[in-house]
Formats: sequence, C-alpha cells, structure tokens
Amino acid sequence: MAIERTLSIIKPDAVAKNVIGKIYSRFETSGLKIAAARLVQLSRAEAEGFYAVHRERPFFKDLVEFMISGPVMVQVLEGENAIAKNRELMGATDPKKAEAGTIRADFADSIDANAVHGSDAPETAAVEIAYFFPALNVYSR
Ligand code: RTP
Ligand code: MG
Repeated sequence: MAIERTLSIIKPDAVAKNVIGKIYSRFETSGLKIAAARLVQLSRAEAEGFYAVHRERPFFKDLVEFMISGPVMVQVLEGENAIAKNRELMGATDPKKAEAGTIRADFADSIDANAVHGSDAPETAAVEIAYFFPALNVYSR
C-alpha cells in the first residue's frame, strides 16, 4: 500500500467544542502522522475557493457561512492509504448515518456542522493540500 497524503480540516464546530486533541488522537492511533498543521480563520473568498466544486449546490451558501463562523484546524495527514483511512475515521457526511465510533458520530451535530473535512481522492488531496500549504512546509517524518 502506498504512502499517501490527505488534507483534513477540523471544522469550526469541533474547534469550538475544544476537541482538536481528541480528533488528533484518532489520527495518531490509526497510524496517520501530522505532516503540516495551521489554525486558520478562513475569509469568505478562501472558503468559497476551497469548496468551489460545490458552488452550484443548494447547501453552498450555508456551507461557506459555517466554515467562516470560527477558526478551523487544517492539517496534512500522511500514512498508508491516508485518504481512505481518514474518510473511514470521519464516518458518513450526515452524523446520524455515521458508524458508531467515527469522528462524526462522536463529535458532529448535523450534516452542516459535521466536525471534519477530508479529501476524497488523490487529485483533490493534491489540490487541497496546495491550497493551504506550500510544499516546503509539509514534512514527511
Ligand atoms: P467534506 O467534503 O466536508 O469532507 O464532506 P463530504 O465529502 O462527506 O461531503 P461533500 O458531499 O463533499 O459535502 C461537503 C460538505 O457540505 C455539507 N453538506 N451539506 N445539507 C446538505 O445536504 C449537505 N450536503 C453536504 C457538509 O458539511 C459536507 O461535509
Ligand atoms: Mg467532500
């Protein structure tokens, strides 16, 4: 299995709940390493750019409002099968449908305030990592 990198965001709801450490602990327990990290207050333009693929979706405006409602914790996770592994740890988009023991089942309140983001494919991971981190600030270790 190849070593991959994926972009993870702990969204404003989970940052406000003060569970950054609990979520990091799940990454670490599953073998994922933090290769870069920043606490970021997104501007509206930055949030719109990040979620540009969803621009035409009915939930786009609410999603952007939510993502700028407070700081987010953004990290690059690195490890074997990191993209799928992180999506597994996250659970389903709607926390009501998320498997027990997943981050969203345990920390999310709704499909809008759903605690975490994770890249969904190698192509999106590369674009999303570059959106937040210059290559020289991402460290394999
Ligand atoms: P994410 O991109 O945040 O990791 O989440 P995801 O892949 O599981 O879900 P995606 O389809 O990419 O949607 C992005 C975010 O938009 C919000 N959403 N709301 N109200 C709705 O029907 C709806 N659908 C999606 C969620 O916050 C989702 O994480
Ligand atoms: Mg997505």
